[in-house]
Amino acid sequence: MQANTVSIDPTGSPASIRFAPRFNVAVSFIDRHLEEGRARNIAIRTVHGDVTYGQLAEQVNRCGNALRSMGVGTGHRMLMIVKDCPEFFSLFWGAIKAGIVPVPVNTLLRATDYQYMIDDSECALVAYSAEYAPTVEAALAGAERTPQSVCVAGEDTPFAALMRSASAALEPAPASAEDACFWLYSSGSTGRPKGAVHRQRDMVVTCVRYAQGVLGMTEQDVCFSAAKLFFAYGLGNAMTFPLWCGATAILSDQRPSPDMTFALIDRFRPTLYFGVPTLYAAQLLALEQEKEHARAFPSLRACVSAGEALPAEVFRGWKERTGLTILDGIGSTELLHIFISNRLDDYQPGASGRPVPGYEARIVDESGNPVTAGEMGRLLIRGQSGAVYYWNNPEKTAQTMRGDWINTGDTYVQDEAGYFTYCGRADDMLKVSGQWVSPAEVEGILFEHPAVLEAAVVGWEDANRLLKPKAFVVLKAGQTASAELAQELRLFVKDRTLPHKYPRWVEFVSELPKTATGKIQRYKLRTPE
Ligand code: 3UK
Repeated sequence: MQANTVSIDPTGSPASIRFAPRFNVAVSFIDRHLEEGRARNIAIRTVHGDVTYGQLAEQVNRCGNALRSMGVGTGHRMLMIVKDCPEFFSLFWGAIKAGIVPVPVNTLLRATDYQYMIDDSECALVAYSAEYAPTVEAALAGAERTPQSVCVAGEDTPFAALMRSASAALEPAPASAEDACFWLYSSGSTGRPKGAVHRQRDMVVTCVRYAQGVLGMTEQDVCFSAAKLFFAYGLGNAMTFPLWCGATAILSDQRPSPDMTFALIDRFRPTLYFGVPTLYAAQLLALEQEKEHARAFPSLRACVSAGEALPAEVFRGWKERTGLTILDGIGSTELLHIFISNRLDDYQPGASGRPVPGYEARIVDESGNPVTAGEMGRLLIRGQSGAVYYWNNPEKTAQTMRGDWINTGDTYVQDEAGYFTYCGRADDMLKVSGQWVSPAEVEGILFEHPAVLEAAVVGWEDANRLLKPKAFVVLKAGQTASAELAQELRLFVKDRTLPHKYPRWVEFVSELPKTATGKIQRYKLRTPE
């Protein structure tokens, strides 16, 4: 096979995607479009202007050369704290083409989180958008390691000058499909985030299996993702999927809200929209308040939801008010994108759907034996896009990557017809607005408040049947429970961590349910069925 090419056998058997022995994936996603005549097609649209495939390919080369000229070498990590903008694309692909490993991370974190990631990843470079400069500087000041750092936004930065003076030609660094390519950090119930190491091949697999196989994506599609690029979900929706298909991505650095999404859909006419359940619920509320109580989005052919389970009520409400079908699908950072999904011609509201072709799903009991239809158990997945290990973390790797099966940590049930339905996490982790919340982290913050003796945080259903954190709090002797104190505790958490994590409700109790060994039994506090 010719270097840097992929051959796909449309029969869809797991082994049917084959990679050339010499394979740098940047060529498939970027340079291939020039050979295939798409240089003038639009790759990216933003409110500031468009970027063609030709311009993107040139920026990728200049960026790869600029990074190399800074001494960032093969296999070195580059932490990316970058907002959704065209520079995200040139950095990510420029790095990969130059043999550097990009590590895009959540742009909403605090300095101490970045400090941890700088030290854990042993990165050679931190690339960041101007808005995050103060946080990045604080993180660098506190970190043990001293990587280089570079601000990547704007025309008049030193990095922009470096890119302009760099060559517009770049040979792809030698690599193979099985080599480490990029990392994504994923959070867990205990301990620090874990860097999931993905291979060169993994993005290709998700594009062929899910974007083309399930969504039927083509060059004609225009993709708009409310989930940002630093989430694996957004990275696929708004970058790898459209780039693989030669389609168009819409990017915005604005915070997603009903107004923001409706305005961008009107302006850029996407064909595919990717959201999360909480945002669909907020959009529905906004539509209910409009005069017509409904709205047509004529450009859209499908909507996608992931990150947490989409309640059947939200699915039905959206269909009623927009006429559109939301395809719920479950994905994970470890598998990179969606592996069980509904289809436009085969869906069941309230369920995650059936396995995406190329992925195998198995539900097992505590001893690892498959359960029968209708029984709950742990969901394991086998597919070709799975992360190979967590950086620096053999214990978590052993718990999650079991041979070629990945333990999702989710409890699922499969019905007789083959549909999979989410039943909850096997650990205490919550998904709130599609993002992780570790109860232990929120409890730890509450514990810092002088009035709090103990706290337990669990998921509690809101009016849309979506989980939000609720705190059960035991006060210290002499403290009095009141609505004011409850509000103070909510704000206390909100000020100290990401906004989606604060407890929407605080209930004062005299004691918490515990095991004989003193471990909090959070499951006893969850929303009663
Ligand atoms: C939960 C869902 C029920 C589930 C993701 C699409 O969410 C993504 O990745 P994360 O690593 O979280 C993975 C966990 O989130 N989950 C995700 N989607 C659903 N639960 N129904 C769903 N539809 O607990 C899973 O283990 O943040 C989603 C694509 C790529 C992704 N990384």
